[in-house]
Amino acid sequence: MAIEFTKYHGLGNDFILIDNRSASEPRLTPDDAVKWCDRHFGIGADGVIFALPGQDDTDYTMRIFNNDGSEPEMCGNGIRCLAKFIAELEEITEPRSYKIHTLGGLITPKLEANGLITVDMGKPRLLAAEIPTTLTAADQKVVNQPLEVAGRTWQVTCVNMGNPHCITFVEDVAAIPLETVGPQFETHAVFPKKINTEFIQVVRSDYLKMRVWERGAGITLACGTGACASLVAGVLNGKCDRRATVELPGGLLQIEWSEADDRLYMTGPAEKTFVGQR
Ligand code: ZDP
Repeated sequence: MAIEFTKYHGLGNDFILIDNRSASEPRLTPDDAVKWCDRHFGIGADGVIFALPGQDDTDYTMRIFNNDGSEPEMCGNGIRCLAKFIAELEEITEPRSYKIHTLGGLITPKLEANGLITVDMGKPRLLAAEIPTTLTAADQKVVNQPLEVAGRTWQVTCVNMGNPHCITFVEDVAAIPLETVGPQFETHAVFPKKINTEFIQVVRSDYLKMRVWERGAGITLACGTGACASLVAGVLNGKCDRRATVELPGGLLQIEWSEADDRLYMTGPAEKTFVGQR
Protein backbone atom coordinates (compact mmCIF):
# COMPACT_ATOMS: atom_id res chain seq x y z
CA MET A 1 0.00 0.00 0.00
CA ALA A 2 1.39 3.38 -1.00
CA ILE A 3 2.12 5.82 1.82
CA GLU A 4 1.46 9.52 1.35
CA PHE A 5 4.18 11.96 2.25
CA THR A 6 4.77 15.70 2.22
CA LYS A 7 8.15 17.33 1.65
CA TYR A 8 9.06 20.37 3.76
CA HIS A 9 12.25 22.29 4.35
CA GLY A 10 13.49 24.70 6.97
CA LEU A 11 16.17 26.86 5.30
CA GLY A 12 17.06 24.00 2.97
CA ASN A 13 17.27 21.39 5.75
CA ASP A 14 14.70 19.11 4.11
CA PHE A 15 12.44 16.40 5.46
CA ILE A 16 9.85 13.86 4.40
CA LEU A 17 6.81 14.27 6.71
CA ILE A 18 4.51 11.32 7.37
CA ASP A 19 1.02 11.48 8.88
CA ASN A 20 1.40 8.85 11.60
CA ARG A 21 -1.52 9.96 13.79
CA SER A 22 -3.26 6.58 13.66
CA ALA A 23 -0.40 4.53 15.14
CA SER A 24 2.10 4.93 17.94
CA GLU A 25 4.99 3.34 15.98
CA PRO A 26 6.52 4.93 12.83
CA ARG A 27 5.02 3.63 9.59
CA LEU A 28 8.51 3.27 8.09
CA THR A 29 11.55 1.35 9.33
CA PRO A 30 14.97 3.01 9.65
CA ASP A 31 15.93 1.01 6.55
CA ASP A 32 13.01 2.48 4.58
CA ALA A 33 14.12 5.94 5.75
CA VAL A 34 17.59 5.41 4.27
CA LYS A 35 16.01 4.47 0.90
CA TRP A 36 13.42 7.25 0.91
CA CYS A 37 16.06 9.88 1.77
CA ASP A 38 18.44 8.86 -1.02
CA ARG A 39 18.70 11.82 -3.42
CA HIS A 40 19.23 9.65 -6.51
CA PHE A 41 17.39 6.40 -5.83
CA GLY A 42 14.66 7.78 -3.55
CA ILE A 43 12.75 11.00 -2.78
CA GLY A 44 15.72 12.81 -1.26
CA ALA A 45 15.85 14.35 2.23
CA ASP A 46 18.04 14.94 5.27
CA GLY A 47 15.59 12.88 7.35
CA VAL A 48 12.08 11.45 7.77
CA ILE A 49 9.74 12.90 10.43
CA PHE A 50 6.63 11.20 11.81
CA ALA A 51 3.65 13.02 13.37
CA LEU A 52 2.50 10.52 16.02
CA PRO A 53 -0.21 10.75 18.70
CA GLY A 54 0.75 12.77 21.78
CA GLN A 55 1.73 11.28 25.12
CA ASP A 56 2.12 12.67 28.68
CA ASP A 57 -0.36 15.51 28.03
CA THR A 58 1.18 16.61 24.74
CA ASP A 59 -0.64 17.25 21.45
CA TYR A 60 1.69 15.15 19.29
CA THR A 61 4.86 13.10 19.38
CA MET A 62 7.67 13.71 16.90
CA ARG A 63 10.01 10.90 15.87
CA ILE A 64 12.74 11.40 13.30
CA PHE A 65 15.18 9.20 11.41
CA ASN A 66 18.35 10.69 9.95
CA ASN A 67 19.17 9.78 6.35
CA ASP A 68 21.56 7.09 7.62
CA GLY A 69 18.71 5.42 9.56
CA SER A 70 19.86 6.53 13.03
CA GLU A 71 17.32 8.17 15.34
CA PRO A 72 18.15 11.56 16.90
CA GLU A 73 16.34 12.79 19.99
CA MET A 74 15.44 16.20 18.57
CA CYS A 75 15.43 18.32 15.45
CA GLY A 76 14.94 22.09 15.49
CA ASN A 77 14.30 22.75 11.81
CA GLY A 78 12.25 19.60 11.64
CA ILE A 79 9.93 20.68 14.42
CA ARG A 80 9.12 23.92 12.58
CA CYS A 81 8.24 21.79 9.55
CA LEU A 82 6.19 19.48 11.77
CA ALA A 83 4.21 22.42 13.22
CA LYS A 84 3.24 23.57 9.71
CA PHE A 85 2.44 20.02 8.63
CA ILE A 86 0.13 19.48 11.63
CA ALA A 87 -1.60 22.83 11.07
CA GLU A 88 -2.28 21.73 7.51
CA LEU A 89 -3.58 18.29 8.57
CA GLU A 90 -5.86 19.97 11.11
CA GLU A 91 -6.78 22.76 8.67
CA ILE A 92 -5.74 25.39 11.21
CA THR A 93 -4.91 28.83 9.96
CA GLU A 94 -4.85 31.00 13.11
CA PRO A 95 -1.66 31.43 15.14
CA ARG A 96 -1.39 28.68 17.76
CA SER A 97 1.16 26.57 19.56
CA TYR A 98 1.57 22.81 19.92
CA LYS A 99 3.05 20.77 22.74
CA ILE A 100 5.26 18.17 21.10
CA HIS A 101 6.75 15.17 22.87
CA THR A 102 10.26 14.29 21.60
CA LEU A 103 12.95 11.92 22.84
CA GLY A 104 14.77 15.14 23.85
CA GLY A 105 11.87 16.38 26.01
CA LEU A 106 8.84 18.67 25.57
CA ILE A 107 9.22 21.18 22.72
CA THR A 108 6.66 23.90 21.92
CA PRO A 109 6.51 25.38 18.41
CA LYS A 110 4.24 28.37 17.85
CA LEU A 111 2.88 29.41 14.46
CA GLU A 112 3.10 33.19 14.14
CA ALA A 113 0.71 35.39 12.18
CA ASN A 114 3.55 36.28 9.76
CA GLY A 115 4.02 32.63 8.78
CA LEU A 116 7.23 32.11 10.74
CA ILE A 117 7.46 29.62 13.60
CA THR A 118 8.94 30.38 17.01
CA VAL A 119 10.00 27.30 18.93
CA ASP A 120 10.52 27.05 22.67
CA MET A 121 13.51 24.70 22.45
CA GLY A 122 13.86 24.16 26.19
CA LYS A 123 16.94 24.58 28.37
CA PRO A 124 20.46 23.71 27.25
CA ARG A 125 22.25 20.97 29.18
CA LEU A 126 25.93 21.59 29.68
CA LEU A 127 27.54 18.98 31.91
CA ALA A 128 29.85 16.47 30.23
CA ALA A 129 27.66 13.55 31.31
CA GLU A 130 24.64 15.27 29.75
CA ILE A 131 26.26 15.94 26.35
CA PRO A 132 27.45 13.08 26.56
CA THR A 133 31.22 13.35 26.32
CA THR A 134 34.24 12.05 28.22
CA LEU A 135 36.22 15.18 27.36
CA THR A 136 36.05 16.46 30.96
CA ALA A 137 34.88 15.02 34.30
CA ALA A 138 31.18 14.02 34.18
CA ASP A 139 29.99 16.92 36.40
CA GLN A 140 31.99 19.63 34.58
CA LYS A 141 30.99 21.87 31.67
CA VAL A 142 32.95 21.58 28.45
CA VAL A 143 33.87 25.18 27.59
CA ASN A 144 36.85 26.06 25.40
CA GLN A 145 38.53 22.67 25.86
CA PRO A 146 41.27 21.42 23.52
CA LEU A 147 40.33 18.46 21.32
CA GLU A 148 42.62 16.70 18.85
CA VAL A 149 40.84 16.00 15.55
CA ALA A 150 42.29 15.42 12.07
CA GLY A 151 45.81 16.23 13.20
CA ARG A 152 44.86 19.60 14.67
CA THR A 153 43.92 20.93 18.10
CA TRP A 154 40.53 22.62 18.20
CA GLN A 155 39.12 24.59 21.16
CA VAL A 156 35.62 23.17 21.62
CA THR A 157 32.50 23.87 23.67
CA CYS A 158 29.76 21.25 24.04
CA VAL A 159 26.02 21.82 24.42
CA ASN A 160 23.10 19.38 24.49
CA MET A 161 19.89 20.82 22.97
CA GLY A 162 18.03 17.51 23.17
CA ASN A 163 20.76 16.23 20.83
CA PRO A 164 24.54 16.60 21.27
CA HIS A 165 26.61 19.43 19.76
CA CYS A 166 30.29 20.36 19.66
CA ILE A 167 31.06 23.98 18.71
CA THR A 168 34.34 25.50 17.50
CA PHE A 169 34.89 29.22 16.84
CA VAL A 170 36.96 29.96 13.74
CA GLU A 171 38.17 33.03 11.82
CA ASP A 172 36.62 31.96 8.53
CA VAL A 173 33.94 29.24 8.26
CA ALA A 174 34.39 29.04 4.48
CA ALA A 175 37.95 27.75 4.98
CA ILE A 176 36.92 24.68 7.02
CA PRO A 177 37.21 21.40 5.05
CA LEU A 178 33.90 20.13 6.44
CA GLU A 179 33.72 16.88 4.48
CA THR A 180 37.03 15.66 5.88
CA VAL A 181 36.94 17.14 9.40
CA GLY A 182 33.21 16.60 10.06
CA PRO A 183 33.18 12.79 10.05
CA GLN A 184 36.21 12.69 12.35
CA PHE A 185 34.42 14.86 14.94
CA GLU A 186 31.23 12.81 14.51
CA THR A 187 32.89 9.50 15.36
CA HIS A 188 35.52 10.74 17.84
CA ALA A 189 35.97 8.38 20.80
CA VAL A 190 35.14 11.12 23.36
CA PHE A 191 31.52 11.26 22.07
CA PRO A 192 29.78 7.96 22.92
CA LYS A 193 26.54 8.99 21.12
CA LYS A 194 28.47 10.65 18.28
CA ILE A 195 28.13 14.40 17.78
CA ASN A 196 26.78 17.22 15.61
CA THR A 197 29.59 19.68 14.85
CA GLU A 198 29.24 23.43 14.24
CA PHE A 199 31.92 25.84 13.07
CA ILE A 200 31.12 29.42 14.00
CA GLN A 201 32.48 32.72 12.78
CA VAL A 202 31.51 35.64 15.00
CA VAL A 203 30.78 38.46 12.56
CA ARG A 204 29.37 40.74 15.31
CA SER A 205 28.23 40.00 18.85
CA ASP A 206 24.68 39.73 17.45
CA TYR A 207 25.51 37.93 14.17
CA LEU A 208 27.05 34.48 13.81
CA LYS A 209 27.91 32.60 10.64
CA MET A 210 27.64 28.82 10.93
CA ARG A 211 28.51 25.69 8.97
CA VAL A 212 27.46 22.30 10.24
CA TRP A 213 28.35 18.62 9.92
CA GLU A 214 25.36 16.69 11.27
CA ARG A 215 25.52 13.36 12.99
CA GLY A 216 23.86 10.81 10.72
CA ALA A 217 23.21 13.29 7.92
CA GLY A 218 26.51 14.98 6.96
CA ILE A 219 26.62 18.51 5.53
CA THR A 220 23.19 20.17 5.68
CA LEU A 221 22.09 23.68 4.76
CA ALA A 222 20.77 24.42 8.25
CA CYS A 223 20.44 22.97 11.73
CA GLY A 224 18.09 24.51 14.30
CA THR A 225 19.37 22.72 17.37
CA GLY A 226 22.90 23.54 16.16
CA ALA A 227 22.12 27.26 15.85
CA CYS A 228 20.75 27.27 19.43
CA ALA A 229 23.73 25.30 20.75
CA SER A 230 26.12 27.68 18.98
CA LEU A 231 24.56 30.78 20.52
CA VAL A 232 24.82 29.18 23.98
CA ALA A 233 28.48 28.35 23.28
CA GLY A 234 29.08 31.94 22.15
CA VAL A 235 27.60 33.32 25.37
CA LEU A 236 29.60 30.85 27.53
CA ASN A 237 32.78 32.00 25.78
CA GLY A 238 31.92 35.72 26.04
CA LYS A 239 31.77 35.98 22.23
CA CYS A 240 28.16 36.95 21.57
CA ASP A 241 24.95 38.40 22.99
CA ARG A 242 22.06 36.30 24.30
CA ARG A 243 20.07 37.26 21.23
CA ALA A 244 21.60 36.94 17.78
CA THR A 245 21.00 36.18 14.13
CA VAL A 246 22.60 32.95 12.96
CA GLU A 247 23.43 32.80 9.25
CA LEU A 248 23.39 29.26 7.85
CA PRO A 249 24.10 28.24 4.25
CA GLY A 250 20.29 28.02 3.76
CA GLY A 251 19.33 31.34 5.39
CA LEU A 252 18.81 33.12 8.71
CA LEU A 253 17.51 32.03 12.12
CA GLN A 254 16.83 34.35 15.07
CA ILE A 255 17.95 32.79 18.34
CA GLU A 256 17.48 34.01 21.89
CA TRP A 257 18.71 32.43 25.15
CA SER A 258 16.28 33.96 27.63
CA GLU A 259 17.85 35.19 30.84
CA ALA A 260 14.44 34.99 32.57
CA ASP A 261 13.75 31.28 32.07
CA ASP A 262 17.06 29.83 30.72
CA ARG A 263 15.22 28.57 27.61
CA LEU A 264 16.16 28.91 23.95
CA TYR A 265 13.71 30.52 21.50
CA MET A 266 14.31 29.96 17.80
CA THR A 267 12.40 31.79 15.05
CA GLY A 268 12.53 30.80 11.40
CA PRO A 269 10.57 29.61 8.36
CA ALA A 270 9.31 26.23 7.19
CA GLU A 271 7.97 25.62 3.70
CA LYS A 272 6.11 22.88 1.94
CA THR A 273 7.67 21.87 -1.38
CA PHE A 274 5.49 19.00 -2.61
CA VAL A 275 3.29 16.00 -1.78
CA GLY A 276 3.52 12.51 -3.16
CA GLN A 277 3.11 8.84 -2.45
CA ARG A 278 5.49 5.91 -2.47
O1 ZDP B 1 21.25 14.97 16.18
C1 ZDP B 1 21.24 14.54 15.03
O2 ZDP B 1 21.55 13.35 14.77
C2 ZDP B 1 20.84 15.49 13.89
N1 ZDP B 1 21.23 15.00 12.61
C3 ZDP B 1 19.35 15.66 13.98
C4 ZDP B 1 18.81 16.70 13.09
C5 ZDP B 1 19.03 18.10 13.63
C6 ZDP B 1 18.53 19.16 12.71
N2 ZDP B 1 19.40 19.54 11.69
C7 ZDP B 1 18.05 20.41 13.43
O3 ZDP B 1 17.62 21.32 12.76
O4 ZDP B 1 18.06 20.49 14.65
C8 ZDP B 1 17.43 18.70 11.91
